[in-house]
Amino acid sequence: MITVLCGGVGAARFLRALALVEPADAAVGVVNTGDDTILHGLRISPDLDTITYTLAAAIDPERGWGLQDETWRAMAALRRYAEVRPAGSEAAPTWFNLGDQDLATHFYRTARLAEGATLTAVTAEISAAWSVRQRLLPMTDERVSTVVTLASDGSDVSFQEYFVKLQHGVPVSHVRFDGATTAKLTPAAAAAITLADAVVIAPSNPLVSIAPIRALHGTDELLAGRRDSVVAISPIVGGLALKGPADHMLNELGHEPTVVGVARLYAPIARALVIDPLDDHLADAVAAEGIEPVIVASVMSTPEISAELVRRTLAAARC
Ligand code: FO1
Repeated sequence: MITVLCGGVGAARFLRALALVEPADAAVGVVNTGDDTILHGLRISPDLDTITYTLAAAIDPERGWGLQDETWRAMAALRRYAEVRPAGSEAAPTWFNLGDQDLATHFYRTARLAEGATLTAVTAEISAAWSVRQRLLPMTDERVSTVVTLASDGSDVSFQEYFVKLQHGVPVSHVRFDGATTAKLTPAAAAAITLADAVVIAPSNPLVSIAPIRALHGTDELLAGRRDSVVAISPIVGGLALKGPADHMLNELGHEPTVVGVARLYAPIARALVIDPLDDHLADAVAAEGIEPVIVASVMSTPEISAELVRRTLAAARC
């Protein structure tokens, strides 16, 4: 069993690549739910859905989220009501785009949770509906919400307001995970970390995708307890994030926005950090952080490059 700590797009692509090398049903994703949000009264789990849709080969390849061949008629119809919405009302939000087919996922998840099902159970049902053979586990069945404090005025916004409404284009001064001090890693997720032959930290944002998983009581202890078979993949290549705000968030939150900054964050829980050849001049600085640099092409632009990244990552976790 190979357990992968997951955020969104980068993790989804790594899990897809993993299936090129290992049987799909040997892979387990422990997925961040700090991005989850409630809009239109619907429970939305973007990282779980991005991974599910990617592994189902149904993801929209340009957006990296939501479904391919999507239509947006429900969103367009909502605009009529956004016109008449009283000031201060949260009804008919049109800033977060929900495609017509994507809505079905949120309808189903919302209804099942309202019946008392756990997010773990509902996620398994959604995976089955998409014939996804990898086991996808939410990090917790309780509500954990990533809250971003804006550097401009100290105001707090939800992760999705920061990421989508503000296009992650504004400096942040703090990130916190409401609920993480009491929420528990699910027993399934804890077992997936403990019993795996290898644990991979996917190339996701260390501060808002992997950090919420680590903020849950016990996660870091479980990982540190098997650090020799934990390998992280840097989401920073050549000083830039491949997708999303990881590079400028690292900087804004006081970390070095390079593979060295990532190494410092992961050294306590991972034996090795996979870095791209573009960053090989920083390999010694990474090693100085107490984590072994493994230099492998990390931009998963072709199946061959992706499969080699998987093979080298697993080799680093098993030696
Ligand atoms: N990302 C956007 O940039 N704009 C959107 O309108 C948007 C809608 C959306 C709907 C469902 C979903 O599962 C993901 C969606 N995302 C959107 C991506 C979302 O913000 C993710 O949290 C990010 O990809 C970061 O993980």
